[in-house]
Amino acid sequence: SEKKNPVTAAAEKAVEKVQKAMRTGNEIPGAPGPEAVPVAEPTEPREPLPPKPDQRGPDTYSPTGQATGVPQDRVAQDGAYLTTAQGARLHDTDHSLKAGPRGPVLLQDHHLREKITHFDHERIPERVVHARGAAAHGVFRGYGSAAGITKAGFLAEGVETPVYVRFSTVLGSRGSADTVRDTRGFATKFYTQEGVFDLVGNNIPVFFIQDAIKFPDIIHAGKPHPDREIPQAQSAHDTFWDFVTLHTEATHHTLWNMSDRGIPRSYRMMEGFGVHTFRLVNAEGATTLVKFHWKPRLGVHSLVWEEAQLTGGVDPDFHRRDLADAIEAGAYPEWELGVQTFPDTGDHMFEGIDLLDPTKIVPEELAPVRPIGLMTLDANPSNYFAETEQVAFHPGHLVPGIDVTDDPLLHGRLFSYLDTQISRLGGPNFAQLPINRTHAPVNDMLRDGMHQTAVHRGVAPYRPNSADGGCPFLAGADTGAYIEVPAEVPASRKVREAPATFDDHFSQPRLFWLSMTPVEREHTIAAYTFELGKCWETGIKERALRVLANIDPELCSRVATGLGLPAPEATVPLADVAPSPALSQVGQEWPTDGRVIGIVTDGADLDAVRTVRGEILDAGMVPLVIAPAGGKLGLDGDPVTVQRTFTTARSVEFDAVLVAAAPAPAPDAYGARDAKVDDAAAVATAIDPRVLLLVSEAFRHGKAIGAWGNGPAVLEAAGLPAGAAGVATGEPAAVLRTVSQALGA
Ligand code: HDE
Repeated sequence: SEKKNPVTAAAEKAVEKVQKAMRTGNEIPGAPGPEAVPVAEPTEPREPLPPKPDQRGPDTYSPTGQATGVPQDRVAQDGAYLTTAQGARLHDTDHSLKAGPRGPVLLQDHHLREKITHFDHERIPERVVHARGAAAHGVFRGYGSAAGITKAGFLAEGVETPVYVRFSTVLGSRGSADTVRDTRGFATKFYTQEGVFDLVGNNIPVFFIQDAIKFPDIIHAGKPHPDREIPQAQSAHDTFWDFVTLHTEATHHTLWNMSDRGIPRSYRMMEGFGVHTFRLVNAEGATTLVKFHWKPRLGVHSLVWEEAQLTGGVDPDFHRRDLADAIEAGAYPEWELGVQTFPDTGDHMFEGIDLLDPTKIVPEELAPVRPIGLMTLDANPSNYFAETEQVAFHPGHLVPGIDVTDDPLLHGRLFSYLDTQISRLGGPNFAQLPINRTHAPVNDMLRDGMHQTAVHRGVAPYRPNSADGGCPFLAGADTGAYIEVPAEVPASRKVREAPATFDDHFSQPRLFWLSMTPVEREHTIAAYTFELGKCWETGIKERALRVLANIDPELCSRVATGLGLPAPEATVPLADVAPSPALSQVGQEWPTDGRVIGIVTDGADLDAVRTVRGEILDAGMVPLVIAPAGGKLGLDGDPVTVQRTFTTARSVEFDAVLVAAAPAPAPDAYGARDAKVDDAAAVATAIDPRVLLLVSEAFRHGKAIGAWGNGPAVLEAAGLPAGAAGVATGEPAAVLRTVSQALGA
């Protein structure tokens, strides 16, 4: 008979012994004496069995073969020699192995096949929604102010928890532009000591649908048309408007999308919302319903639509770049986490608002947002794929102290996210990927599967067992177990129905509309007019107007005028709702950290440029010097580096523009470089037209503009009305003061 592998033979023998011990009640091999380990399942936790003398797991080596001790998830290309994936050193990676220099390539070339095969499989399926994203590492510090309502350890006072936050657009593919009109994802992974908690939210507090079963419908409607696969990352097309006007529970979310919230200035300047109502539970078991809010320290700011569109072409990576640049520069973005709290009275209603309806908000004036912690993003990812692409969020990743409610949208999500990670990340072991690993000890009984990287010991990945000493044990509430709140389930029948409280689709859109300031309403009217103007079917536009009539007659008639269609009457009584000033982005003072100010100069008056640039930096903002050509200005003294040229600068990159001097005519086209240009007519003919475009665009996009020296002549030549709001001229220091104030508003 065949000779057995000694290791297999020994293992079989050990298993036999265990089986025999279990049958006969004898001692278990490798365990302490018979009296210490009874055959019945042990009742006290104890150390797992030591490895058997005949067993060994592989030693841990880094992916590049460094011995243990090297942080495995961070190393790459850190050795002197290029190798294959198996560690064999290579002497040529540029030529395939061939039968002579002009002969055929040989199949035996393992290096060629390994290199190409690996490359062939470099891509994984992109997320079906939220494919385009950018992320950062950071830390969350609990204030302790939530200690009375939740036992979650990471919310206790002073506790610091590492986080990874991924911001995203929803509709576009991975390569689409950042500044499109869309909802933004705001997903936070808290690596707490009690396990991972994911708060998978958006920058808009409501959702298009009330029941998860409608998610494929809204996404199919928003995604590009299936025949031509256009338009990319846009809602301005027939199928989107077809759906949201037939399915009027989408009205509220759509209005938020059409407001300035749909085109944020920066990920750093967005609010975040958990959307659903969650249930917190404290150490005594008392429960409170909450809605989560992230409040950005820099305030909420948006682009204007033309600016967003231009940016999509000029710098499609605008938001991604902005986030990474700010963190690299040490301007760490911060958000306060806050909760609105509601008594858990069983009916899930608060002031007539159904807390289980994800198309509704609770105005902050009715339930203030109480801050419970601060998040600071302080490090960029090292590798986009390993971290931002492979990070896997799930609203079901909860920790003791945080539980869910019966929001039917949330329940669908609790199923969907695990399912999608399995197809996206190729199997069930994605929790082992470095970015997804919990910082709490893991002791699960999940085994094997694609991409298993753990080498599990022990013989009993099942419960109950005695073979592994009964381990692992189950925890109780006093030993940190996650125990679902035994919330009442309403006695009812099985139905496919929504509650009557979900029926009102228009009062909250009206509330949001009435809460906006006139300028925000203008932007919203323009957004609807643009988006519906891009639709082909008149019937869809007409239906959209009927929806708008139920929000507000002015909104409806202004959009109707823009579309050249009659404005219909409302079909429901207009809701009598009080505006919520907290919903407006306008009217508060905010820090200007990280705001970008362009300084146009031809190098003539460098002293003022140097001073202003220094003051901008001191104020924590970013000065970018824009000159006719690259390199440095004022080489004879203290040179000033040019960061943008008239070729590379475009207005959309700047929050404000300062014109230090009317750039002299370029030498090739207009003669002497030091020619002085003082009056608008001369400037208009002599100046580089790109500077005029820069200034006029910045003005059109409502940006602060300043000028000194002969700079005001540029503003005049660019057609800015004299004394226009947001335009400052005079001495450089005073101009900068006025411009900075405008930026903080
Ligand atoms: Fe998601 N959503 N979603 N969603 N969602 C995904 O999970 C889904 C919803 C949100 O940066 C997917 O890993 C269903 C609401 C964010 O990786 C998928 C429903 C909110 C992200 C999925 C919703 C969100 C996702 C796709 C209706 C705000 C990106 C890839 C019931 C509260 C997370 C993935 C990241 C991603 C399903 C509705 C936020 C398919 C079925 C409401 C921020 O599982």
